[in-house]
Amino acid sequence: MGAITRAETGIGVSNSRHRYLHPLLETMSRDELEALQLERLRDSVRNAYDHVPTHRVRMAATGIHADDLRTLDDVKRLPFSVKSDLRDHYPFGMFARPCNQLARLHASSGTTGKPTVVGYTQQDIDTWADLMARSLVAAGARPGDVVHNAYGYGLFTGGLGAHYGAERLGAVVVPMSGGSTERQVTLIMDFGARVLCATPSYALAIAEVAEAQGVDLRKSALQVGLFGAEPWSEAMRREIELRLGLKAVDIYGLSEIMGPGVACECECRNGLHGWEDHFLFEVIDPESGSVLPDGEAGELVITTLTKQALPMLRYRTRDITRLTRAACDCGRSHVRLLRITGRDDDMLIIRGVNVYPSQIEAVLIGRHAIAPHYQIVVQRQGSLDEVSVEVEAQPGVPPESFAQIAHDVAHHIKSLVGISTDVVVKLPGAIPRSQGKAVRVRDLRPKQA
Ligand code: DLL
Repeated sequence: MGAITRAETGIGVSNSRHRYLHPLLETMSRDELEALQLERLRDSVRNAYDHVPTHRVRMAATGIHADDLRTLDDVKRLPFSVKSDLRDHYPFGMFARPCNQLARLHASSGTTGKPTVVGYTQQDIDTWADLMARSLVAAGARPGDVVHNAYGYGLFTGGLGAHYGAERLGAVVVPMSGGSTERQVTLIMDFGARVLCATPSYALAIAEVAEAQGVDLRKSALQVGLFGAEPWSEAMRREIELRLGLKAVDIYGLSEIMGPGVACECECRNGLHGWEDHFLFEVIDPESGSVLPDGEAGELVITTLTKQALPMLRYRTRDITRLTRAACDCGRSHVRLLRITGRDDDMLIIRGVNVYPSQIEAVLIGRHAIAPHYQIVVQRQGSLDEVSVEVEAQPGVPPESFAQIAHDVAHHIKSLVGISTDVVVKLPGAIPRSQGKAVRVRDLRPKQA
């Protein structure tokens, strides 16, 4: 398969109806898309089989080979891959290319054990830049825009992924990374950034610092924000839009598959288009592993179709979403992932009720007495899990009213999410601010052996 060319990304390709869409790649019919996917799937499976012993052994055990893939449905016959495959074969054991043929390595620190290392050939980097450029365009960015990139640079894929994509788009990138928040505000204003790339929690931290500096970001040139790398709610979207005066768009990705730009909302903001010419998306029942029909919530599974260095077959992301292939008003035909509610390993089971932190967030954000910063603390009392929710009073709210606020918030969590929580209202500034992915849950339960 040849590298996707700059022209193929659709950047600058004129089409009377959808000026910034590639007429072929983003709007092709489902039949055309699926034919392309099948051809690429076979190549990708061959690449994995020929070059990665773990894939070869697993495929041999199930008796399936690339040539047996006659329809896309046959993907179901392939074995799953999981994150621990990367850790177990640390650092390069899942790579399909020797290290000296790679152009880049990224890694995630991981809370336990070895980091997860991912590798890219130059062609992989080019594809990533194209898909990130495509995502930026879908979100509303245009060539010539100043893109303020506050995703962390370094081993995290957010910074460099957005950077290369913005350059590919023909935008002017400000490689800011996370941190130095006061300076972020100054440069957003002074350089006239039209596009902001950040985690949603850090976007709010920037808004807060701007307000404290007496700067009104709603009067800045900002118009579009691409926010992702962590789960966030519609309530958070409204809050960000209100405070920053821009259109907030959800972008998804993960380093094991590529980095940011695996899927991104278009300006319709009705689900994230998963770029199906490079990835195959399935949703499975996390318990049984069986594929669920479109519309049903389950674990997202992704197969890479064009990755050279790190082909991933049926990678279990642990992210919970739903798929829809219904037509989108933007004209793009690619599948949509509905908002990723969280990871199944972040799901809390509180007295039998399954809860994602983003559900609690949806209740907290936008309440006038409390700031949009929170942490959920989980503890074990006897055999039961107890949840307390730490929130922060807005500046100027009198401490005498904290008890009443806590009572009201707990009541709303109970009625909307269905769990009893102990809400603790803290003084302004008491909840740690994120510069990247926010820590939403402090799990103080004893670790299972
Ligand atoms: O977070 C890549 C990225 C960077 C995506 C910048 C978007 C923007 P990882 O560090 O490998 O890669 O973390 C991937 O983050 O499996 C999800 O659990 C979560 N995640 C990423 N985007 C979203 C999103 C980057 N839009 C993990 N909504 C994924 C919810 C998200 N969760």
